[in-house]
Amino acid sequence: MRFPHDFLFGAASAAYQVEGAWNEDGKGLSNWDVFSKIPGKTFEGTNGDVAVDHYHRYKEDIKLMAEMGLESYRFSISWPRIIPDGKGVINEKGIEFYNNVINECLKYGIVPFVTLYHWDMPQVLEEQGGWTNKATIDAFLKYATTCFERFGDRVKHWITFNETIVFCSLGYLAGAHPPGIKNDIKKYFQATHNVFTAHAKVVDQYKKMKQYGEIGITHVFSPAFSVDDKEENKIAAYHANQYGIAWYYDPILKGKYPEYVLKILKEKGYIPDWTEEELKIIESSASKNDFIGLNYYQPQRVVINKDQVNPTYKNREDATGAPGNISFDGFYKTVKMDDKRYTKWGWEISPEAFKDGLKMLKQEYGDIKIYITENGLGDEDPIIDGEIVDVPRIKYIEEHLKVLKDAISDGMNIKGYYAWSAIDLLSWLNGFKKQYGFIYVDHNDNLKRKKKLSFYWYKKVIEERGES
Ligand code: BGP
Repeated sequence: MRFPHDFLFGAASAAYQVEGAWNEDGKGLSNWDVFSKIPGKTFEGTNGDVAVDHYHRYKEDIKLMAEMGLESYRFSISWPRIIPDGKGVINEKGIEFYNNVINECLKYGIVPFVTLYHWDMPQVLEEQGGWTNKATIDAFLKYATTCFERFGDRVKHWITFNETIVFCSLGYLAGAHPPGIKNDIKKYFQATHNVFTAHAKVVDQYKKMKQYGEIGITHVFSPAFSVDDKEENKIAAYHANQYGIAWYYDPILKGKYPEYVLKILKEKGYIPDWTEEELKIIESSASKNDFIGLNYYQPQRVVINKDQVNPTYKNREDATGAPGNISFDGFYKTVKMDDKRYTKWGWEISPEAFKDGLKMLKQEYGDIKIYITENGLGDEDPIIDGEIVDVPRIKYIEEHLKVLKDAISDGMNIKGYYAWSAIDLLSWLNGFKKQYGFIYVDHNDNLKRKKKLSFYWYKKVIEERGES
């Protein structure tokens, strides 16, 4: 079987991780520009000041993507490049840069798939409370509207937010992302609600503007499974899925929060400060979402947590920065299993869990339109005789594409796959050591680009539409 003709083979990136040019052409300071310079916050003090210099080399990079046969490029817009202080004047130089990137993609027939918020927010807004401040919702609406007005004639695929669970949990529970706050559960839930409200308002606005494209949100997809058949562990996995999936997917796809989580939040006093009007817009905009984006890297293996009583953020000890591995309420914990495969960073490799997770999703939310907006292998790529032979990445992507092919032939409405990442880039917490790209960037030789083995392999996959 081949992938259907309208299935998009893509690859992704995010502004802060590739662009660099952090203080050029009128760009405002972002929360990440500030946070990454606090000693000890990032791997060996790496930051996105230069990143892989995509800001100056986008032409070369997009040309390489075209050569690879890429059908779509998912990238994000840096909010502080467009509106430096978050609320006021538009920076025309910023608009010009993204116009260039979009036009360059279109020149080669590459479909631009644009994320509005991939974690870099104007620092001014962060200082005023970031996503816990309701004023940020309106500022975001203004920014999104500007992007629709300026780019919407050519961009027909929009993602509002990337991985709300990650920037909210790492920002307000783990203290590992801006604003670096630890274990503030009230703020965590408040931030998530404000983001859902902002998303709903932006979707509504997009539809009002009648641009006839599509809009959705990207969520972490890290389904939780019990390690065994014990009832208590199954309950723990259910609980984990309620917090990690239902809390995020329900407001978007069902227009309301899950009762199970609401009940606990009520008991513990964590219900966010919300208005009837906000709840109404979340409800009414749900049916206007055109798709949901899933970022799948790994599942969670869950057991009941017997010894922990105090609510606190807890990541799996052996894994670094694994998205979705939160068990801040102490009810469950995620564990490593001896019979599973793991990356060098302790992230489980499991196409099987991807398959089971997609089935769960279909059962719960029906026939929704899905894009896989991220999936890939973080590795230290082997170099042999000057060639980057990233065979493990090829194997990883191949296995996950196979799952998608089966899911599509089972009737799931999956419309595209975006490998993370198009090009090697900055990993938020793991620096440049952890690579994901099809294109290698040599940090010892003026950021020179080089095609990896996976580049040629993905090109062939696209040409043959995944036929095997
Ligand atoms: C996702 C993010 C990406 C990217 C990826 C890999 O959570 O959306 O921006 O960073 O994870 O993560 P890492 O770089 O931590 O390995």
